[in-house]
Amino acid sequence: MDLRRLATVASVTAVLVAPRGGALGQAILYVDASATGSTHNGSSWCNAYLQLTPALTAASAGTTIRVADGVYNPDPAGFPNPRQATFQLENGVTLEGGYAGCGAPDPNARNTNPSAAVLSGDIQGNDPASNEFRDCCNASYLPGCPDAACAAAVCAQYSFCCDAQWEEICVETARSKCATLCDSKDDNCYHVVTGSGVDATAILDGVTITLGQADVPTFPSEDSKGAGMYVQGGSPTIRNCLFCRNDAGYLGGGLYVHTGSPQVMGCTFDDNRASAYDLESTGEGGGAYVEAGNPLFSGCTFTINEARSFGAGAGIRLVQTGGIIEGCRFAGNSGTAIDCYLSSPLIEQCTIVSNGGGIFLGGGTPTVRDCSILGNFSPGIYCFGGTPKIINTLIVGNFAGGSGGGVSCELSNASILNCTIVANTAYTNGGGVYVGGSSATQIKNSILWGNYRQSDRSQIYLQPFSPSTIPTLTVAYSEIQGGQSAVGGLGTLTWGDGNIDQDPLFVDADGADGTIGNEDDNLRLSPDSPCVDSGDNSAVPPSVTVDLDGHPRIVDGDSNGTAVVDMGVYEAPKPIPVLGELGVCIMTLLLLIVGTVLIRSHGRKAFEP
Ligand SMILES: [Ca+2]
Ligand SMILES: [Ca+2]
Ligand SMILES: [Ca+2]
Ligand SMILES: [Ca+2]
Repeated sequence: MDLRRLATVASVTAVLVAPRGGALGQAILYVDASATGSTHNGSSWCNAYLQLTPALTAASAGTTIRVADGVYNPDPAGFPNPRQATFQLENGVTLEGGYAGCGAPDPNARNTNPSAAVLSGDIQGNDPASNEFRDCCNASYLPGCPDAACAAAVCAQYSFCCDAQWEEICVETARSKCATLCDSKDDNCYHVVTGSGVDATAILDGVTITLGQADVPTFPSEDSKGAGMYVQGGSPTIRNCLFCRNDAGYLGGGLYVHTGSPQVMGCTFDDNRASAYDLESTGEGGGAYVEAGNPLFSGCTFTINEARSFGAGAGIRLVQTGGIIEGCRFAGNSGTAIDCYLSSPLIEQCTIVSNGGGIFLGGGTPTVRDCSILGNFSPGIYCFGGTPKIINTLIVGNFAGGSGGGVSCELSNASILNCTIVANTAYTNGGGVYVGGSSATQIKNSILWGNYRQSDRSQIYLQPFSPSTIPTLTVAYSEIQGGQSAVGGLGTLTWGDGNIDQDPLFVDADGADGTIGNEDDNLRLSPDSPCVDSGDNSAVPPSVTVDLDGHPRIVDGDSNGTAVVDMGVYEAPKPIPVLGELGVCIMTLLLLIVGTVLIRSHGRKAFEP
C-alpha cells in the first residue's frame, strides 16, 4: 500500500469515527513522531501531530488520542521553568499508545506489552540510553557503575567504589568527575504526566512513562513527588502502562496520588525510585504512593523498585486509604513490597517474592487474602497496631533480621486463619509468628511447620513490652510443629481444641529446585495428611468460599460424609472412591453393555474422529 492510499484510508477512518462535534478528527486525534504527511493537524496517521502536547490542547471530552510508537516530551513552552512541563490528563479524553502508525501495513495495529509510545521527561534528550536505572550518580551499594569511563575515573581515586560498593562518596566523586553524565537528569521534567483534578473518564492506556525526575530537595515540595505521574486530587484510569526509571526525591517514584482513587490496571512499575535526597526525608513508595482515597491496583507488576534510606514501600505505599490490590506480583523490590499505614485495603491474590520485605500493615483493618508471600528478606507480614486479618495466605521461606520470620505482630490484634506458615526464619525470636506487646492474636486452621530462629525451633514467640503490656494468643485447630512447647516467651496462651503436631505431609514442600521459599514449592496436602478435615468450619469467614487454588474451601476430604475445612491454604479434594475387585468387574460389565448398545444404535462410524 502506498502512502497516498494509506493517508486516504486513514482519513476515511477519521471521518467514520468522527460523528461527535462534526469536525474532522475530533473523535480521534492522531499523534505520530514519524508522520510523513504535509499537514500535521492530527486528522490521520500520516497527518498526525508530531508531538503529544498539541493533541492534548486540541482534545475535548469524547476525544481519543491515538499515539504511535515514538518518543514524546512535554512541551516546556509557557512554563517559567521548563522542568515544570508535563502532560496534563483531561476528563473524557482517552490517550492510547502503542500504535504502529504512519507507514505501517496496518497503522492501527497495536502493541502495549510494553508500549513503544514513550512519554519521556528527558526534555533535552541528553540522558544516557541505559536500560537500567542504576547509574554512576546514585548510590547502588554494589561494586562499580554502568558507565565505564566514569567508573574508571572515580575508582582511580577510590578503588573501593569498584571493589566493594558504590556508596555516597563515590557518587560525590562522580558528580565532580563525570558532571555531564550526572547532570543529564537534572534538566528532566519533575512530572512526566499530571492527573490532578480528573475523574475516571481521564484514561491513559498503553504508554511507557519514563525519566521523570522530581528532585526538588526542599522538603516537602510538590516537585519531590510523583516523577512519572503526579496527581493531587484526582482519580484517573491508568491501563496497560509501563512506569520505568522515574525518580522522586520523596514520595511516589512512578506514581503519586494524594486524595484520589486511581484505577490502575495491567500496569508494570519497573525500576522506579523514591530516592530520599536529603536527611530529613525518607523515600516512600518507589513504585507508587497513594494517600487518602480508595485506589485499585489490579493485575499489576512491581519489579526492582526502590524506597531509599529504609524508606517505606518499595513497591506500593498506602497512607490512610481503603482500596484493593488484587492479582499483582511484586518481585525484587528493595524494601517492603506493600506498605500500608493507617490503611484498610483488601490485598488479595498477590504474589510477593524475593523483596526486601513482604507486607507491612500499620494500623487500620486491612485484609490479606489468598496471597503467596515467599522468600522475602524481612517478615512475610509485619503488623503494627490495628486489626489485620490474614486469611488463606501462604507464607514460606521469609527471613527476618529481628523477630517473626513469617508474621510479626506488635500491639496488633491480628487474626491468622487458614494460613500455611513454613520454613521462615527469625534472627532473634519467633521463626513462624512473633507476638509482641499488648497484642491479642489468634491463629486458627493454620499450619506452622519448619520455622526456626537462630538458636532453636520456636514456632511462636510471645514478648511483653512491659509488665502491663502482655500479649495474648489463642491457637486452635492448627498444626504446630512441637506443639505447645514450641511457643516460647511470656504471655497469655490459650491452647484451644484441635491442635495437632504430626508431619503435615506436604506434596513437595521445596519443589523441583529443592529450595523452599519460591514459586515451585508445593505445599498442598497429601490425601493422608493429618491436616485434611482437621480445621474448624466455624472459624472460616462466610466470605471465604475457595482455597488458594480457587477450589471449594470446605470439602469432605476424608470421605466420612462430613465436609470439614482443612488446615492451611489448600483444601484436599474429595478422594475418588477406590473400586474393590467386585466394583471393577461390575464397571467393566456396564461399559461393555453401554458400548454394545451405542455401537448398535449409531454404527461404528459415529465414533470415528
Ligand atoms: Ca536530561
Ligand atoms: Ca522451591
Ligand atoms: Ca476438608
Ligand atoms: Ca470429612
